[in-house]
Amino acid sequence: PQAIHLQDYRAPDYWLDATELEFDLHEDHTRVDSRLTFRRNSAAAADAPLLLNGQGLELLSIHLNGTLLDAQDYQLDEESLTITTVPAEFVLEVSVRIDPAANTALEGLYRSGGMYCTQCEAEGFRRITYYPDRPDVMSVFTTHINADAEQYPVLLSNGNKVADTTEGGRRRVTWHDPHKKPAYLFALVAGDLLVKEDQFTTMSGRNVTLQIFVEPRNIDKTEYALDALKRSMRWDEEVYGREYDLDIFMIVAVDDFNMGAMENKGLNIFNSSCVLANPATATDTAYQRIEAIVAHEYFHNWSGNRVTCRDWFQLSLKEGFTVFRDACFSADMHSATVKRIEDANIMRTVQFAEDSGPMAHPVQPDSFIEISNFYTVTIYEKGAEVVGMLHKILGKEGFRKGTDLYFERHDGQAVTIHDFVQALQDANKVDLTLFKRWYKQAGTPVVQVESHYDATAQQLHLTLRQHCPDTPGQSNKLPMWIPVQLGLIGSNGDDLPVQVSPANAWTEASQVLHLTESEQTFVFSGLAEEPRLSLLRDFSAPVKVDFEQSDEDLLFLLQHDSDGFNRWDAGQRLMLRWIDRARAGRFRLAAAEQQALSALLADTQLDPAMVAYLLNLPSEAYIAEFSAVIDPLAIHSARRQVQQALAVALASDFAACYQRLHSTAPYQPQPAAMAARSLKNLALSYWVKSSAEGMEQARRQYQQADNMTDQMAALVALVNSGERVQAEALLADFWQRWQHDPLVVNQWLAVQAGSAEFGTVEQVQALLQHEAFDWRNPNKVRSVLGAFANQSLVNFHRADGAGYDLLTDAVLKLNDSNPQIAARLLTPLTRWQRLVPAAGQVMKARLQRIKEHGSLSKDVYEVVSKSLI
Ligand code: B3K
Ligand code: ZN
Repeated sequence: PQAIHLQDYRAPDYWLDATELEFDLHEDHTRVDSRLTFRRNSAAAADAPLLLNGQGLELLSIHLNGTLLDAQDYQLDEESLTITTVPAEFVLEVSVRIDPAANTALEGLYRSGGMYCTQCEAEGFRRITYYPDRPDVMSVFTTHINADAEQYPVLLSNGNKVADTTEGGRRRVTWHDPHKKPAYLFALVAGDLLVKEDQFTTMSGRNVTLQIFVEPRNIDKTEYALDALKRSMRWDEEVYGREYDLDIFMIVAVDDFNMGAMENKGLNIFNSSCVLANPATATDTAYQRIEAIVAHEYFHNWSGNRVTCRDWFQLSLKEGFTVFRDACFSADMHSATVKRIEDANIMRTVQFAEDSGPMAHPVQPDSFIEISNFYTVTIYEKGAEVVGMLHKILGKEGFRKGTDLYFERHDGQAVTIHDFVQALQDANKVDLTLFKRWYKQAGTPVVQVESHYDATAQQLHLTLRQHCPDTPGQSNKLPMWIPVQLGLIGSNGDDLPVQVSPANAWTEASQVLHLTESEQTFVFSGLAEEPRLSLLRDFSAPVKVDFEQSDEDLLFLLQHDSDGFNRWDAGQRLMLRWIDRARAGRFRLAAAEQQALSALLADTQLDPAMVAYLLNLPSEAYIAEFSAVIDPLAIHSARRQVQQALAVALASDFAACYQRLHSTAPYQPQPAAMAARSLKNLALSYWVKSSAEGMEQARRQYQQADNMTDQMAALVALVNSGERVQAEALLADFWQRWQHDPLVVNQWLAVQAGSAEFGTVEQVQALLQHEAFDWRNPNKVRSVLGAFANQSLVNFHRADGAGYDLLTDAVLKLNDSNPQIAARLLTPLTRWQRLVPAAGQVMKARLQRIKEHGSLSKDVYEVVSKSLI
């Protein structure tokens, strides 16, 4: 397979003004007839051939301006159709036959359960018909769908429905989308679905019909997503001035889906796990994920659809910006501090790991073999962090001026990341040239901190140095523009006023110090006492900070920092030290530490969701990322030891906290109630580890809960308590109760496969044989194999390599049926260079085994070959 390079980008030779599609759906095949109205790009040569993409299609016929072409008029290969000679303006009609029922890759048109649906981003449309399948070719779509009237009463596509007739038992529905769009935003759905409907009045007073389509058994799970959709629509009007632009907005839930959801124009398609919820079956975490993804897909209507990407190297243009938008939405709906903690957690555990591995790439990559492999935490989450830094640098109003200009200037266009930054720059008259390095340079910068207090001069000298490690294909990186949000804290815990020189390095409004060179010294004056430094508040940049602070300082910040994020961060840094000491066999919780944690648990003024995070030990994956060499088994046992010590030392505090927050009021998916449950269940998870009373309470909570949050938390607490017999009984009971509900069964699978106790290689093999498992369903694969390889680290990294073998076999199996999922599953095996050498070599041998396998998909080939360099 060949790599594609950003520098080779060329505008298309032909524009496509109109696309008319006719789908004829039959049980054993689908026929697709297209009518495409082309016009030569004035910049193209007069003899430029027409190049269309196509994959896995059976070509039936081609007509050019009404004349049937024969084989010498075109060239056909596995991936394309080239028509040698075409006039400046012409209509091309192409007929193909496809087989959606045999489509297990879940790209293009496929069957999921009893319905048909599509997934076209990034390059799925070429599996539907021959087409210029690139985002800079935008066209107006008219879509006719023909199907059996009884079996498929619901026939949907983008835009507005303009015709609907039935004849001889077959129905024909026509949809027209007035907005020009690239093919990746095309969607089609056919099925026997029920709809839940609502209305939304936009800021200019237009009425929009909102619809969620689901299989009949799920109709009682649509309310929350609909509510989240209305809140998203209002929020985008208020915060960005963006109004919805069609008369109808549809969401469809499907069970078999490779990703979370897809922002097709006017017809979002969702993985059912990311849209369906009711109190009995969905946890608070699931509710919040649904809210965030509904918002994300809706926000794409402007950041992605109205203004789209010129090419796939610009993917973060829409994804980074849209993740930033949905993060701000979630922060506004719940707690901004907690959202920031969650996002930093993902950056530090998953994105930093990507940056230090063989697949490291910039937010704007230079090349790829398979674009599906680049829907990554770097493109999405780091991309969002980069937009967040622009927001900090420009301030709220400056940023809004910039996005207004961006949307106005580029509405209806396919543009680049450069165009986005340029709009922010032009609207604010600031030079962002240096800042753009964030898009081009891969890797996680490290900021080294040195501080010195001069009591006589009442000054603090702060020296910051930055460097960014080499990544594949990139070395000797240039300094980045790093906004370091900071506070100076006095001995009473209050923030001290900041007076800094050079003064132009400081932005008062956002409390940000601008580090733009590889080394800079800043002098803070007017400090009668030596302040404590609170650095990188609010996780103001996606960097690592290397700063020696004493245990006492960290404990002080945990208790007093006015920045909630840094309270958490100080606590995590302290806990990492405890885990280190436990590894060396000398961990003891100091009295002051115990008192501080105890006081946090009892503090009713604090947001309980934040307290839950403050008391939560860093995950094994987080600890791994903060280790120079990763020894998963040592991390696991040291973390356990600290967890057990906290459970015992704070036993009565956890019990009291639990009792205080335990409520018998009916479940509500509301922010305050969710926050209370999160702390209550955190307390329970510790409580079960110290006493029979805690165990008893967990069992009671499991039995009596009226909602999945409490039921699942109790189950997880018991599964991880070490009381094997009891846990087994509850797992069996849970299966009996919930085997009819696939989304709940997924949670049941993940709890087992992801646990140290129940996620052993043998038990995971048994789960793969269980009637609940299905290789064709990505959610099931993620629940078992994803949970195993990413959470049950002690079993995955078993010394004899049996965990790696399990994953290797799964990757090879999925390589043939669903390459996207196979490549994604492979990620943990790419980290062999970070592991202790013995484990690393055992892992590397599995990558070699994959590489030697006969026919690898592009997806798997790219990940494996880059990982073995
Ligand atoms: N844009 C889609 C991603 C589709 C990925 C396909 N391989 C979801 C999203 O980011 O909103
Ligand atoms: Zn997106």
